[in-house]
Amino acid sequence: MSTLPPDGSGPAGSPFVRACRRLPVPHTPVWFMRQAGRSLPEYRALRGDGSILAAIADPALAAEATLQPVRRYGVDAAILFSDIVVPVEAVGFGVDVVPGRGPVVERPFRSADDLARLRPLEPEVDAPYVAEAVRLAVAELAPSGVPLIGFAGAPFTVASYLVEGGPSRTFTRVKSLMHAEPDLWRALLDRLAAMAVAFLSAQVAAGAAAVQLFDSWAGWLAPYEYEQWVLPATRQVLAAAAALGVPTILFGVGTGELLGLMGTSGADVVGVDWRVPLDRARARVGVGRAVQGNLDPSLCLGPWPVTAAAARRVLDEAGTEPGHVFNLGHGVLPETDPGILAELVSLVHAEGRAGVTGADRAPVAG
Ligand code: 1CP
Repeated sequence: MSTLPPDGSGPAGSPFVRACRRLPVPHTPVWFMRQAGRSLPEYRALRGDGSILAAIADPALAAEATLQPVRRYGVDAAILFSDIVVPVEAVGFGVDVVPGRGPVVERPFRSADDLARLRPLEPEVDAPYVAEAVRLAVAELAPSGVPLIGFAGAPFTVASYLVEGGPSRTFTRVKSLMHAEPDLWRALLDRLAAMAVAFLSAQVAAGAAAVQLFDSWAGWLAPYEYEQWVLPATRQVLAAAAALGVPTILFGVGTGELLGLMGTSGADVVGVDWRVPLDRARARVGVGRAVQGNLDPSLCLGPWPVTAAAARRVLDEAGTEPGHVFNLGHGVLPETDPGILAELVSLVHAEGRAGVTGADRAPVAG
């Protein structure tokens, strides 16, 4: 296992933060969504059989799970070990995260009466362990200059769990609420936007150097639905996060037709899944935005030559303009071989060209 990569420039001058801001970089930065988790044997050993929410509420454990992938892979950013349902759980909405399934809500959100169950989040009172985990992880990362990414669930994606009652493939109830009761829908999204802002602010105050807003399931919406009923609350969160002085990333799955709108969200970086080549994604999100992505997580299952060829295609499509953070198109699959991800980090560092000083003299191979 390698030690933390030495850097010395501090999180604000790190390749990751510079790429988010579309500045030149010494190498293409790379991290992986769900880099902390079941693909790592050291994570499985650390976690044992306890619930994920209990693990998240243990700051020493959460900080350690945050750092494991940085040590193992030499990625350019850590992401806090937490979950998008932590704020709603912390205000007592009644959410459990069921192994192998995901968040499950005891009493789903059905009517205006349920708004009373979503009181404002006071992070230092309701979930003090979050800031504490950030402080512990940031202190350990400090010598290496590796930044920590804080995150929150975007209002729509968190609402989808609250309204559906758990993971969904169709989002029927949430779409019905949005169309049939637009005022209640807006009130719900306003509450969730305020909670996301409070959650992100606490993480940045404790030392997070960037934030990512996960709108994982926004791609299930038509562009007009997204623009009318989701984007305003998303913009509110991103504006508040930007005011904290850190770069912001907005990510969703299946968002090909939404990328133009996401480019107007105020996010500095738009996350892209594997369905849209990055050159096309860049054109869709427009000038002034960086992109993050977008290797298909399935292609990280190897064999290595398959992963390497697919990664080179991503680097090629990212081009040479500044503003590319390499990542997967969605989270690391639990069956992924950690050895492949370590090799992938080396390949991206050696061959990435977007905004890399001297890139014009060394084109991407193969
Ligand atoms: O016990 C476990 O290990 C269960 C798996 C797990 C993990 C590792 C869950 C349950 N949450 C987490 C942590 C987590 N969740 C992180 C920490 C950082 C990291 O792992 O590297 C992050 C960033 C999240 C964010 C999250 N939770 C998202 C957005 C990202 C994405 O994957 O789109 C979503 C949608 C969730 C909900 C959730 N939590 C857990 C699961 C299995 C799910 C998805 C359920 C579904 O399919 O709807």
